[in-house]
Amino acid sequence: MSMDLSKISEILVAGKVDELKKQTEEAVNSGTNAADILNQGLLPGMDTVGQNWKDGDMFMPEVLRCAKGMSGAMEIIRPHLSEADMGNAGKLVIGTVAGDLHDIGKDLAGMMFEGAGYKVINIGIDQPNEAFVEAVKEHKPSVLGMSALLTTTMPRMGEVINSLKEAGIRDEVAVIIGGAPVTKEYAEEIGADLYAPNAGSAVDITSKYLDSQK
Ligand code: B1M
Repeated sequence: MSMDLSKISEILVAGKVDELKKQTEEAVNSGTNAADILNQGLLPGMDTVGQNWKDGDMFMPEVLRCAKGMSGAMEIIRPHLSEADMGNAGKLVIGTVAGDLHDIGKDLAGMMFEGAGYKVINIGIDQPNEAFVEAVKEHKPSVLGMSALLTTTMPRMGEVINSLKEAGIRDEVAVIIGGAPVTKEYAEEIGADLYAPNAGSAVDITSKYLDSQK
């Protein structure tokens, strides 16, 4: 038996974290295909959240709540998804650079990518330059995302890009950077492919870029 998945979208957009978990569990238990729950329930919900945010109809605490709901629901359906169901849009490795402990924006960006169908490997905060390079080697993502919230840690992003060049893998991955002090000009200066001022636009900017490279 399958259920009306638009209800899942609505609950996600309403930010009802516990209710979303309950309904997602019910959907799984009633035999609804996990990929359908993702593609017809959760992803359209996150699309709406992203759009509402861009339009200024939703504010950060609400978006974070919806993203938390999305994460909780993903935990429930992830064991039921095949590799093929995940990451159709691409694969993203994301982390906060060395010396930097800020993770809220980075996690939000990661969740927005996950919400848009990317397979996301979040390597965490305070990650040494080599950890980014190793993660690119190991996971072979289409996109590497770096976040920095301190002017003192921003230079790590350029260093990672240089290390990717030295490792001969710079051309294998699109690099997007973000964080409050980061600018488009800075991204150009250090040779990043992309810059996003916020987590919602990061997904759009990246997807358009990846499409243009096909
Ligand atoms: Co810190 N902190 N902090 N802090 N902190 C800032 C960043 C600061 C601007 C505050 C200030 O002085 N006004 C300032 C930096 C100044 C500077 O360098 N320019 C600062 C400082 C100085 C510090 C400490 C040095 C303070 C101290 O100890 N003396 C210290 C450093 C610790 C360290 O990292 N080594 C420190 C510590 C902390 C806390 C641990 C207390 C805490 C972090 C908790 C956590 O992350 N778990 C914290 C917080 C919360 C902040 C502020 C208040 C809020 C940051 C935040 O989460 N914003 C911040 C002030 C501010 O930004 N107004 C501040 C919400 C979040 C959703 O926004 O992260 O900008 P943001 O992400 C946005 C975009 O930037 C973008 O999308 C997000 C959503 O749209 N984005 C990306 C982010 N990453 C992206 C990646 C992408 C794309 C988009 O692609 C990959």
